[in-house]
Parts: sequence; structure tokens; C-alpha cells
Amino acid sequence: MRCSLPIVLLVALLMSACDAAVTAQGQATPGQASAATTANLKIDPHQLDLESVNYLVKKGKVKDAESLEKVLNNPKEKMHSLDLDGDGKLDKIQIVEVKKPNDEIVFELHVFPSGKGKDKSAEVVVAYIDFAPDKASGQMIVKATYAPCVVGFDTIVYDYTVPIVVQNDVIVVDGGPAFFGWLFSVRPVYIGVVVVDAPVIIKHKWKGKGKGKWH
Ligand SMILES: [Ca+2]
Repeated sequence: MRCSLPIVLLVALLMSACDAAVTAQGQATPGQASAATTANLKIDPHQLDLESVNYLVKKGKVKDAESLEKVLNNPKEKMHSLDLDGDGKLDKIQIVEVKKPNDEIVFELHVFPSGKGKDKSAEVVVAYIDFAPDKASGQMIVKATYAPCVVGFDTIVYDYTVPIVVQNDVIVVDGGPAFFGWLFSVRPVYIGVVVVDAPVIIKHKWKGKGKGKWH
């Protein structure tokens, strides 16, 4: 009987230690942590210079979505410093065009974390550029906004209006930069294609005519 008490204590201590280990393991479930991180993703607006992005279009510094995407992803242009996966490499931005009723067009800016390979679920929409023509008033409102994952998204808006005319039901931006001519021309919907295996290269949908790849 003398020896039984220490043995009982030892067993009790071991069981207690085991419970603690199970508890710690439960708190560190990788899947849960990853999902929580994505859901709570908060991006600093300074990581994407949306005002300058909007300016590129307004001043006709880019001629179409492809050239806008090229500037966005050129590190020398310093348009963004997005590194959502924290691997020290800039993530790529892809423009996805969405056509809406009444000739409204939206560019969605999708970010692909550079270290996530082909994992489409890692893609994050960070901003929108909205082109909303109003044929009745002869004005188009161009508005750039951040997506809800960006801090202060609901208070930051970069917008301006440009005059439009309608000729045979086709919208023409009167005296505007070539970009707007491209925007309302008859063409396929633009979707940039990010080649995730080679992070510095973006391959575009339109092949041939020297537009297949760029660095
Ligand atoms: Ca990265």
C-alpha cells in the first residue's frame, strides 16, 4: 500500500499532461488557422496605389486593359507592394473584365499570391474600376474603389466623369483618350491570365501579333 499512492499520482500527472497536449493540438489545426487568416485578411490601402491606377486610365497613359495590367505588374512602376502570402515576392495582379447591363463595365483587380501555385482559392479581389455610361445624360462616371478586404474601402473613392456621345447606339467618348475608344469597341471580354509557375511572366489570352507574353 505504501507504493500505491505515488503510482496513482504519477498516472494522474501523465493523464493531465496528455489532456494538455490534446488541447494544444486542437488549437493549432492548420486548416482552421488558414481559413481564419483568409477570412480576416485586411489589406492596407497603401499597398495598392489606386489613385495612380485611375490616373493612368484618365490621362490615357494606357491604351487598353492589357497595357494597364502590364503597368500594374511592372515593379519599376511601383503601383503596388502586395505580398499577401508574405514570401517576399510581389504578387501578380490580373484584370478580369465584367460586362453589366446598360453598357456598364467593371474591371476587377485579382491578386494571386506568388507562393500559392495554381491554388485558385488563394486569389483575392482587391479593387474595382467601374465605367458607368449614362446615355441619357451624356456622361460616364469612372469610379475606382477598393474591395472590402482593404481597410477603409467604404470611404476611399477615386472618380470622375467624362462626356460621351451615342452614335447608332454605340458609345463614343468625345475627345477622350484612346483607352475609352478601346473600352467600347467590339472585342472579346478581357481576362488576363497569370502564369503562376513562372511568377515574372504573365501570359495573355490574345496570342499572336506579339501579345503572347511579356516580362
Ligand atoms: Ca508574395
